[in-house]
Amino acid sequence: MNTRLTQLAGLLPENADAALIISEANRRYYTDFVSSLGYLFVTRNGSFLIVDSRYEEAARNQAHCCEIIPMKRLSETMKELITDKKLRRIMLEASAFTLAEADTVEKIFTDAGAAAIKTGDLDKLISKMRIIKTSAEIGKMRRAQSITEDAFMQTIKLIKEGVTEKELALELEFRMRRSGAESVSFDLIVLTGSKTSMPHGVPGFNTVRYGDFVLFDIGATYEGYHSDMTRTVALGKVSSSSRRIYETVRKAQQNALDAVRAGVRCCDVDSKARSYINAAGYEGMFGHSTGHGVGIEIHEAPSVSPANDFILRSGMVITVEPGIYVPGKCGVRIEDMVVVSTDGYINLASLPKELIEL
Ligand SMILES: [Mn+2]
Repeated sequence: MNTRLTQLAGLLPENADAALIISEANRRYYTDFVSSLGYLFVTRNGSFLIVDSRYEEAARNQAHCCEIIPMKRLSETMKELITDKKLRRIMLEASAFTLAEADTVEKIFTDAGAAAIKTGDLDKLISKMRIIKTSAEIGKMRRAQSITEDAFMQTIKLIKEGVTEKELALELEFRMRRSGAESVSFDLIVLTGSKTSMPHGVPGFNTVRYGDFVLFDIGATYEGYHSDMTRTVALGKVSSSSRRIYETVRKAQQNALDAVRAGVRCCDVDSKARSYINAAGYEGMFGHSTGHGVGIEIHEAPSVSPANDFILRSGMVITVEPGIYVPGKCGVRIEDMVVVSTDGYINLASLPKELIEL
């Protein structure tokens, strides 16, 4: 077993013999092996990965941290493993199972004389491990971020009247993948004109016009780790009301960043951005949370939201991304991804935040 698997095995409560992990993200986190399907059993005496024939050879070559068990029929293979390893109580990754899958697996467990623990406690153990990033993980996120920034700097040169949101999104993705990204972090968001007021709008055939904002919420993945960045630029000069919105978001984002350090509650970081935006007269125009954790998934714990009194610790990676959205008119969001430290944060984003008017 590798360090992570050993650590998880050590965290299993006394009443459990094993953990069953099925989500793609967590299987990858614990084994470094990528597959669309697999059943990872973690026990105190070793880990066992059930894969079907599509992945068997690759798993044998790459997933040295666990014993690879080729799947015949899932029910047979799983039952054999449970009986052979004398597993009696198995924790399920509750958030990853559909009702149908849980039903199937529980029937197999019952046949093998075992019981499922569906409390969600395993999910909490996993989250506790994943929420603190190692320097190797941060290194991968740094690389994902630098790929994103390079692609962004090249792509904004293509902004001119008539170019569509879709074209810009595609140019970005092409550049990211060509410079080593495994994938994009999510469907890239490139919005312009009045569509910028929709925080998660979808790029379309709208064209950029002079005096409009162009909002980019983008990220790449590198060796499984995500980056997340938002920048809002403009083609030509924006109106004074748009400029005021931009500067309010920029200051709100800096206020929230200034509050980030180990020991601070997530809700207090959120409130630094939110209260500034509200006081500037934009109350009700910042509907989403100030940020979220990032790692092997684009959205993970902790949520930097008004309701979350969770306390930040060193090594967590969060985004800080307030915005102001005026329906039918325009929107601005600025987002950095930062590593929390004892005395503040390390910003993984390096691009400037003064309004770029192209
Ligand atoms: Mn984000």
